[in-house]
Amino acid sequence: MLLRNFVLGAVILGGLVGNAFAEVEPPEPVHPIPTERQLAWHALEYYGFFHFTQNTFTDKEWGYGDEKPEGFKPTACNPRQWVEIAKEVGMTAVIPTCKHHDGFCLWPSKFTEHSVKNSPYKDGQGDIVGEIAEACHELGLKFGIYLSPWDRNHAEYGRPEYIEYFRNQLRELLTNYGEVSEVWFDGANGGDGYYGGAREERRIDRRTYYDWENTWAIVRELAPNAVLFSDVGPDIRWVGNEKGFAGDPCWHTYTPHSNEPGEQPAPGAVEYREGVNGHVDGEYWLPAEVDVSIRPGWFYHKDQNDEVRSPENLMNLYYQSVGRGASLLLNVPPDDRGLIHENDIAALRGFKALRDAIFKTDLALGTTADATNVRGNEEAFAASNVVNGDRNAYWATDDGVTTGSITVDLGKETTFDHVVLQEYIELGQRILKFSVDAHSGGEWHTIAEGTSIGWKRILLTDVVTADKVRFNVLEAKACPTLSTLSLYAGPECQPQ
Ligand code: FUL
Repeated sequence: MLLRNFVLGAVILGGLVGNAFAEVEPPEPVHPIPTERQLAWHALEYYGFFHFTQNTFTDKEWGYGDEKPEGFKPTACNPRQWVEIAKEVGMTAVIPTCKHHDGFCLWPSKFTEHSVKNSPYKDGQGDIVGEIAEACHELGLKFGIYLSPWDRNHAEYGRPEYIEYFRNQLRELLTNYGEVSEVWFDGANGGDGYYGGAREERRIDRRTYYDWENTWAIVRELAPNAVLFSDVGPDIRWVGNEKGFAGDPCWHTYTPHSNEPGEQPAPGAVEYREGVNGHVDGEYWLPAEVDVSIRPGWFYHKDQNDEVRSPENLMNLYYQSVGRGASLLLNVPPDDRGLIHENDIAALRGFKALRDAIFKTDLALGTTADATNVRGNEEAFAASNVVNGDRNAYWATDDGVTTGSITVDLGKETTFDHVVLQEYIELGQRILKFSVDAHSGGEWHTIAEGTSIGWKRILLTDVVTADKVRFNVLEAKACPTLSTLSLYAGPECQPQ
């Protein structure tokens, strides 16, 4: 919804007195811009992945597809516990591996016998996807699905019949489990496998086999609010590594390029390394999702119980993902009991405690701010919008004014070491280069510089004590917007 602003102006011309409306429109968007579903996804920021299947019991990362359903035998499985932990530690959504590459289904799909329905879990009456979905809907978390396009169990994989099967499963998941917020399609596709006993290598044409346009259309039809993730989007892109970092810069805009000249890009067939930075002039709004595991493996392995990331390590991942405008999809693999392991819980809680301690008090909130230029000199676009705690209110300059500064007067000496910035991305990612200065000891010092901001940028600075902070737009695609400037004091700022 566009905000309109009407100014009643008095026009006095040679004795003629009249009233006229001067209209201050919001800036024109700089395309591409996010869709509603992408905007909702940006706000999720931090959510969980649950890798769980036969691999949990066979101690593998990629099951071959010949695992027997009898082997799926968690002893104390409680998917609700997974969701409760996710909620407790501040995750906003979860995505379980409904089906990983081994083809085993965590829900009793009516299209295969290779599922929980033939396993010892709840004597074949269990539905792990259903239990997760129900807990999510009840506890207020978003629910996403990972459905592996590659299926090393299915006899018809590589042939048209499998596509029908895959789509049937997609429909099943999108129809029976309530609202789905994200659909996660992996790029790993084709290779050797069991394939109904054939035990052979099956290669597919990654560009054509899945007929992605029509597969994605099923998601649009059945889950219109869900974002689609893959190497090429169309809503969310892979960041191009599984190590837990987005680049600096990390532009929301991106043009997937094929890894073979002259061909169309497709999941598993892109120059995926470009995902880490995106493209400043990218053709599509295709923001990055950073997927990474809390352990060395994606699945639970007992011998990795002592290799769970520490809270500090997770905090670092957070800065490198959410802090650069991407989202953090953190994998927490349930163990062979079917529970989130104690060590993982301890790490997640420690990570939450660190975030809570740092981001408890926004030291800029409710202070005053001025700018070198305010769009139409209008309150609606005033600099104070960046410190009013409302992301929907933003500072903007007049058309054609692509540089400028906001000075926040903190009113007193304030110590901090985090600066958080947000653009009003509804109008596109506009700022190309910025700096932040602090006024301390009567002088201005530059404390941070950067390029991409977008949905969110968290900048770590030295410990600074200042009475004013200045945000400078040094270069922008068009008149810039900024909706948030927050300051936080990390533990280093506390008097020793
Ligand atoms: C990869 C898969 O091959 C891994 O097993 C895991 O699921 C990861 C998230 O995506 O491409």
